[in-house]
Amino acid sequence: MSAYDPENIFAKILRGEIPSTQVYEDDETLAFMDIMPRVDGHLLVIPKTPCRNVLDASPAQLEAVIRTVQKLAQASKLAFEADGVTIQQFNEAAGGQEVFHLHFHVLPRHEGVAPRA
Ligand code: DGP
Repeated sequence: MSAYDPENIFAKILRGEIPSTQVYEDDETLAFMDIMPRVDGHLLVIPKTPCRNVLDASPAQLEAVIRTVQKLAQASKLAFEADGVTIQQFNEAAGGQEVFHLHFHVLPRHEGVAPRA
């Protein structure tokens, strides 16, 4: 596995070098809207500390991120009056990962509505 690259897009968002629509922040995590949403309300949750993906995450990073994921899954289900919530996470290029800073996708879902590709 490659080393963490501090020039990845989410690291730049964390440093305020590129804009994002932020929806939640605490000491350990940040959440912002996905720039290519597959459903309305599609958001991303990341740790504030460097971490490439689940494969190199510490237990503390995983714990902090999943706590925020649960909080925002519950909040977005309410806010979007969704029937359910899809939580997705990819590891390495072969696993579907495109941005190499750990992130979880949170997608509020409605019965009969397929996510965009
Ligand atoms: P993946 O690594 O496959 O989980 O996908 C990365 C996601 O990050 C993808 O859904 C699009 C999103 N994304 C990529 N670049 C940016 C960006 O500059 N800003 C925001 N908000 N999202 C981005």
